[in-house]
Amino acid sequence: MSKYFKTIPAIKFEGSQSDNPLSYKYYNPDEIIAGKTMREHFKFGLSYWHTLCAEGSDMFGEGTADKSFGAEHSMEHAKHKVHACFELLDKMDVDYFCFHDRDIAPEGDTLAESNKNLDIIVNEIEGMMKQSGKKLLWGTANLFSNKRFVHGAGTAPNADVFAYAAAQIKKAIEITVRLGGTGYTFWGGREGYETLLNTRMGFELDNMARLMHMAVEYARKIGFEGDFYIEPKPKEPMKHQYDFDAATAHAFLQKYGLMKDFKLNIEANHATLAGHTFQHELAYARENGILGSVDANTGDLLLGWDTDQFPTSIYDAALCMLEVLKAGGFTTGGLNFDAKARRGSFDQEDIFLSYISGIDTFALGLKIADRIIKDGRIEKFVEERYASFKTGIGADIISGKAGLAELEAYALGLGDITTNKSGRQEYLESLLNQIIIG
Ligand code: XUL
Ligand code: CO
Repeated sequence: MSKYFKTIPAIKFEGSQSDNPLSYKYYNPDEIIAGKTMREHFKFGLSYWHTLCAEGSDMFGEGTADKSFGAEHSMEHAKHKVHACFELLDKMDVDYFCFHDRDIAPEGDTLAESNKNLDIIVNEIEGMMKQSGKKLLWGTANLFSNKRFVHGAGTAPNADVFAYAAAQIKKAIEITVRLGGTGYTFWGGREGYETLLNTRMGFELDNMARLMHMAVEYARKIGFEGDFYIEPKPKEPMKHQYDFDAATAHAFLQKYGLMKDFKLNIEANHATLAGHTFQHELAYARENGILGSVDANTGDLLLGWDTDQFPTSIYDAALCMLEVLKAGGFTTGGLNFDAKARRGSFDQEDIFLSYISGIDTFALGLKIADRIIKDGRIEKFVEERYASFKTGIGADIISGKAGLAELEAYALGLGDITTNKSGRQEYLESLLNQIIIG
């Protein structure tokens, strides 16, 4: 199958000594790490929007990469994109993909026509999935590009827009179910506000929850057994987005009774935009049982917007995979590269080179995370750091035996506290380096 990327061979594992740029140096799909193959751990996903659609345009300039795939009018183009997608998945040995409704088929003049376009392309995708064994990780609806969503979709002040968004979600869920997707994502790019002077925040959040409940009810009725995800992001395009970060999304899910059906899709670049590390967001989700899936990428700390670069930091990847391993691995979710080659990297080859770079980074990350766990020194240190809650007054706090009065009586007898111990941050950081380098 070599039609669109004729000069690129299948990408194989060649090991760390290979000088072939078009090979995996660290990602060996069949290698067993922590009891599972690398392939099973990651469930790597390709982002349809970046990989098949984005041509590198930015606010100041036009696209630089040709993603026409030799096609002229839009439905023909959409079909070519499907076939190009499956050639990429095959050549890169990536098993999953993710898409928005509007990535795969063009919007028509009416909603009915858009839905018809989707049906045609979904037939095509379904056929290719059967042939290739490739799978859908999650689907979603694009409720942010069209100008009708200027003031939001589920949080719009206009009931017609809410209805339109609901209709789009209904169709996107039907497609996700038909293609066997294990997740359905809500990313609320326009769900937020530009100014509170014109915004009823509480009303908008109630409406967002109404829409999510409708989605759950409908999806379960038509047989969706996967997870819904909220993908937190604090801003961009809106000044303030309601799903600001993992903790905010968690509070929303709890308040509106959505915890049973929803988890989070944590994206690295969104974490840093929220002023958190990627690890912070993952750890928060894991600690609260809502780590669903990951959008792997990285931002540029000097720029401060959502650059969606392919991840190359083995530190970040290792700490991400440590959280994933601690959570017991992905169930419905996986690791989707919500990332694109830079505008200056416009050759077809750059698509492959950027995925290789991201995939190898995470392969290294997984190996390091496994070593951190096997080494055990960091975990032992943390265990000992909290040891005072195992016996004596600490155990009484945990068991509920001690209240304020008992603790006051205890504290009165303490005098100066002399039991604090160093946090040993620098020791732990160098220990991490030692484990990384081996
Ligand atoms: C935007 C973003 C989206 C979601 C899906 O920042 O991450 O592409 O992943 O809508
Ligand atoms: Co994303």
